[in-house]
Amino acid sequence: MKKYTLPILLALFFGNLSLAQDYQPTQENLKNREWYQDAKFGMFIHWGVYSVLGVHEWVMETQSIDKKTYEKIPAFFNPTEFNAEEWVLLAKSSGMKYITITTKHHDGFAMFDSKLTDWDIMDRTVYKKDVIKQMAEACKKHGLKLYLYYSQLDWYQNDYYPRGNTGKKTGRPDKGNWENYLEFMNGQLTELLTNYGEIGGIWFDGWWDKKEADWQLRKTYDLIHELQPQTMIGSNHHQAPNPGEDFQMFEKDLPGENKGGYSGDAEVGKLPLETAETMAKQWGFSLQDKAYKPSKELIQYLVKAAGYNSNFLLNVGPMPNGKIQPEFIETLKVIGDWTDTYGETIYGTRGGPIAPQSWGVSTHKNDKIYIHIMDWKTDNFFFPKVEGKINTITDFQTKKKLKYNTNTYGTLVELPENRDYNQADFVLEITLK
Ligand code: FHN
Repeated sequence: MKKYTLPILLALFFGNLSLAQDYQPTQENLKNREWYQDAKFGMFIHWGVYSVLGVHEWVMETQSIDKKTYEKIPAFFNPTEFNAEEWVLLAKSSGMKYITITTKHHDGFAMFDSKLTDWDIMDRTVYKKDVIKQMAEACKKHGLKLYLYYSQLDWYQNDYYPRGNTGKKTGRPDKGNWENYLEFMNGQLTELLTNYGEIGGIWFDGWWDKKEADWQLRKTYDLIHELQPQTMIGSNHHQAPNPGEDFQMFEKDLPGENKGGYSGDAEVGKLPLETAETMAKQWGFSLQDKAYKPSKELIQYLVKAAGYNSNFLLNVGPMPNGKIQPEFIETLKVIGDWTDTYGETIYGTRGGPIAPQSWGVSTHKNDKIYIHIMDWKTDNFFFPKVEGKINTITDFQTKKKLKYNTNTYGTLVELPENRDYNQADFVLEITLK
């Protein structure tokens, strides 16, 4: 047996400890983070066999459907109208630069060809085509990056045991091997990071179901980074980021807010940020969900996100036939018209020098500051002092120069008369000397 002196033992112990905590992202990863922050806008897609029931992705839990009964659903999933290119082109024309799609949601059903289970699209549906493969090819063809949502929480696998706060009525045996579940999860992640080309990121969800469990996160994170160093890891655990994570996401909240009720513990960290929101109320297809958000509200959400130095991930829940709801398409077209005109004021920007205010937000890029006025109804507008000397202030849309006066406290700008107060965002472009 080897003999270690005390200092060596201490070094080994503390060395390993710090190895477990330290995380140095690779150059590829840092580059991808920059790309991602410049990209600003992505499409979130929640699609699974549950769409057949038209009652969103939580139906198994909310209707206490046991496994055996739920197993009948995939046979009805036959999305003959699905065309991955159509979805990708819709995202692209809306101004989105990446797509984050559910590969496996809490029902555990793999929407990709998984060799590790027959609970997947190839073995259980008549459709028998790999949705994720089609999306990966279409994204590559049209220049969008693909991010993959993966639910750590699993209502189907028996080895997801001890069970967490949900999935208790699925009729699974009261035994299972947690280590086996983690191995299965790491195996599926390996499939996803091996068979689908370059993956922009992994969007984890469901950790919150079993907060006390030993998830061995670092093992999973290191595996992902080893397979694809640029892949950004984020987890919707509603907490401050863990070592090994590359971005921080918020659900139905701007960073720092807690209106949606999910962001309670989440301090805003230093990683790239993202906020996700639905186009109606639910994430997955829900026939009776008609709470469609107006395009103006969603455009303003995108703009606010940019002002909070965050990306915006806007969700669609496609129908079981493979089509995206016409109501969503209409709204996305309006958003696309807006990004065509105003995209420059958000893409490639970072949160601006003026912190978000009740009237709106600011973004900045190189020698430009964009002031996004979303709620201001008079003709004179004041903003506080910014660093640097102002050269010009123009109405971004008409490119007309505006009159302004600067003093030690800030700048008063004369906004154009007869401005349309109902427009989503009135943008001032400030050029600095
Ligand atoms: O439970 C999920 C929900 O179904 C959906 O996927 C959202 C998306 O952010 N996340 C979870 C709840 O936090």
